[in-house]
Amino acid sequence: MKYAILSLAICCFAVPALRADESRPNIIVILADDLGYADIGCYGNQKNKTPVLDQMAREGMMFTDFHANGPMCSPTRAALMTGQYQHRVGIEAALPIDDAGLPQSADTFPERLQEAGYATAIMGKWHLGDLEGSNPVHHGFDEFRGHLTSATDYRSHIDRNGKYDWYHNEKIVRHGRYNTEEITNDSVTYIREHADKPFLLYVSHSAIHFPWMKPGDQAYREQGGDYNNFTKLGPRGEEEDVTDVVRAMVESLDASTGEILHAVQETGIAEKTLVIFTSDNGGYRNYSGLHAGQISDNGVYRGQKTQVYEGGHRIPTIAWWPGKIAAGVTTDETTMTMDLVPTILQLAGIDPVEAEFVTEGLDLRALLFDQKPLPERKYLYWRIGSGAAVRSGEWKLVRGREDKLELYNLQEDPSESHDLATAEPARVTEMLDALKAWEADVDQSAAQLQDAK
Ligand SMILES: [Ca+2]
Repeated sequence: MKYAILSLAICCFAVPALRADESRPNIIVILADDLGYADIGCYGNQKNKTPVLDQMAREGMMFTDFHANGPMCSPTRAALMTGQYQHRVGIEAALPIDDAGLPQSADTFPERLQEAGYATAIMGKWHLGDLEGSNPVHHGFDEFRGHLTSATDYRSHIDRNGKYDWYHNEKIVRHGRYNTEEITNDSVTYIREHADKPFLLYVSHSAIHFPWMKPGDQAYREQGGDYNNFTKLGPRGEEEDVTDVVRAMVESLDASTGEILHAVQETGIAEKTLVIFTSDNGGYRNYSGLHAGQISDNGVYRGQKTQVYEGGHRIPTIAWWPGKIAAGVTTDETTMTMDLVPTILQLAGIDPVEAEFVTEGLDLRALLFDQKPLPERKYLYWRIGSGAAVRSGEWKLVRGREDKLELYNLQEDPSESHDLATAEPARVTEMLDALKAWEADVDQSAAQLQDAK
């Protein structure tokens, strides 16, 4: 009851204030690509130097149990736009080139922010469709500077089909700068130009996704490469150790974040700006047996990108808002990409229920600002092709190929190494039933969407 009175009080006093333009915060979402759980210093990396992100964590909130909605790019990005399980909009795996991507009928949070008067921009990678009409300007962004497909050469901006892929809105623009530097410059410019009004800036990096190229590397074509050969995309041979290249890429993300935070502080908007740093999936430790050395560090977590073990979807996430989010707080609340959506909508003065915006995420404001535990969420789900998983508290059920079931207790066994499926048959049945019910539900949504086309 105490909580009910408290939330009523917040509702009565805070919402009208939030609707006033001057008090609506700016939102900056920095999404790293394929950054593994322990690729940055504050999450345990000993080699990569990430002083900015480490300081951001010391000044803000660090999440230790935050999960990407999917273990690959497009699924998580779809969930970030819609606030729902991505399966509902038919995006379960990485989208190929020449795909319409996110359906036009999908309700996105940037559209809602745009309608509410926010300036909205995405700088960097979209990967939610690359056909005519798929561009982010048709999904709620006033401005887009970046690439539409999954990966480009970081210098030539040629995609995996040999086509140039860098745009300003729907127009091709040519430039020869390294992706991360271009994305950062455009982000900093945007912040400076929009400091006097509420804005949403989605900084959607391509780093550290392959091709593994570091700042200063030359475009592959200049070395006589074949753009159409996917495994050779980028200047490095299949046998080459990419460890140091990946480190330089991680460190360039850190430097980029430094420039963005500096722009926020310099323009005097730090106290009305929420900055979230997160990743779209776990890292690749190894890519199809190519390249020597370790690519990403997923810490103690098993598996990697594309998999539904923790290494595939548990990701580093930091929230920063000086004066609003207490400094140096670490939370182990179980959270997911789609939770950012109702959180951001509420901060923009939009109640998803009142606005009929359907989201399956949890509003994280009370956790972020008052370190209050989240309301109970019985299950969280992942599915990509034949791999699926369901999480309930400390328990995780993994369904692999040929429907093989594995059960882990993440509290005692974060590395998912002791399968308890045989020892806990009742729990397996309960969690599998929940998974199947969820699958039937999301598959029905996807089928309805398909029928409506
Ligand atoms: Ca990714």
